[in-house]
Amino acid sequence: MRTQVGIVGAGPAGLMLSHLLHLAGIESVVLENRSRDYIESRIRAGLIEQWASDLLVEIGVGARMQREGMFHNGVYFGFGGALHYINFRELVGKGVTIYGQQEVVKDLIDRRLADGGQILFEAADVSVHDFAGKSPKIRFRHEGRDQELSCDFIGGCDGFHGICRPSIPANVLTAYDREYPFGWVGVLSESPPPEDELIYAYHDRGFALYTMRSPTLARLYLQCAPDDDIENWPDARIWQELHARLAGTRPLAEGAMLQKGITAMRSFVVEPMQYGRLFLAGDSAHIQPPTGAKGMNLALADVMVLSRAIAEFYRAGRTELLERYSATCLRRVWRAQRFSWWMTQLFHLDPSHNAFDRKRQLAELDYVTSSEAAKRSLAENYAGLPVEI
Ligand code: FAS
Ligand code: PHB
Repeated sequence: MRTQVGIVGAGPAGLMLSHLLHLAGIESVVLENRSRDYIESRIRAGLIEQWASDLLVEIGVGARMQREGMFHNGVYFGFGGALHYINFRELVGKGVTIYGQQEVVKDLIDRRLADGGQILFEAADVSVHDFAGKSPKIRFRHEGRDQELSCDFIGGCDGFHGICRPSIPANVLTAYDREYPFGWVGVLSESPPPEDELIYAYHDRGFALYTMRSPTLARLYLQCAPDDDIENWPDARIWQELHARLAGTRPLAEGAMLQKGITAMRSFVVEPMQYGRLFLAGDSAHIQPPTGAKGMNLALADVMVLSRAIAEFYRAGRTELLERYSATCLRRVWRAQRFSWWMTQLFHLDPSHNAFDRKRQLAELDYVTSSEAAKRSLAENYAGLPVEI
């Protein structure tokens, strides 16, 4: 097989890259080792920054998001028994959209297939080769046959546990890593969320986040121990903690739990994000705690930069944008890493903290919810910094 761009991974990064390249008249093939059903039902992120929702609409995959998504003007910070509203619309003229990541994935798959795009699901034993040269290859097994895809570029969009990053010689890459002494229990509940917009709650029993997927489907998160087991979290205990950490600021309706799991917290960045003709994008190059809701948005920003650089190569034979790909993305990545770390340290109880630290956290929460300058900085980072190409 031959194509212009071989893409490993059909998450938000891989699918968006394939679609943006298609709009630029560039062919690609996406190789995904899971089934279509599996990736369309995998619950992950749910918050889309303003520029990203604008882009989804602009490139023709935003219609269902506009119908079914929820548009929020701000968020609530809960502490000291009260909720404090931060109005992004007033502060920076932007909002955010709540629309499940798996819905974005479904919309992109539908559109790629409708446009005649090639997505090979359940492609096994995917491996990447010869990307230090000008003719990279991807080998894989599909429908019981060993196959090889020749291409000009490889999009390494296979997530944190994929094969692309580890395929780059270790001496080329530098990894920056931070683990956190807590995790999140996440549940999807058939119940209305406590507020029509998100609540980030600071509480001396630990952090809690009250978000949603629809007016009748709540997505709820609780700080837990880093290596905790979901067996330790029967539904009754989850509801008890969610009520407690809301501290009576809003009533919380209960409902059937449709899904629950535990997510570990880690900040990780690898530099550079490219080697030869292999370009890493999204979680394959960087992950951060979801406290800043940056995961999917960073993946989309990376491939916006990569697709423009590849398009310039085919249009004008120019390689500058390709050469600058890492530097361009990493500036945004580190800003998002800083914001995600900052939101995480602001709201979570850290076992190494003492009474001084908790007072300091409360003082910082008081400051960021009362100072115009601090609120604007928060709003600017949360609603999404402009994407530099
Ligand atoms: P993805 O991981 O989404 O996609 C990579 C794709 O590559 C997957 O489909 C995978 O099956 C495929 N793949 C992997 N190895 C392969 C191989 N060897 N061959 C072929 N295909 C391969 N972010 C938030 O902002 N809010 C959240 O609440 C949130 N919750 C999350 C919960 C979890 C459990 C996880 C893991 C992440 C969460 N994130 C959240 C972050 C998440 O949104 C990611 O940032 C986002 O999925 C990144 O998109 P991609 O880079 O496309 O990677
Ligand atoms: C979500 O809706 O899943 C979500 C929203 C904001 C976050 C994390 C997760 O910070």
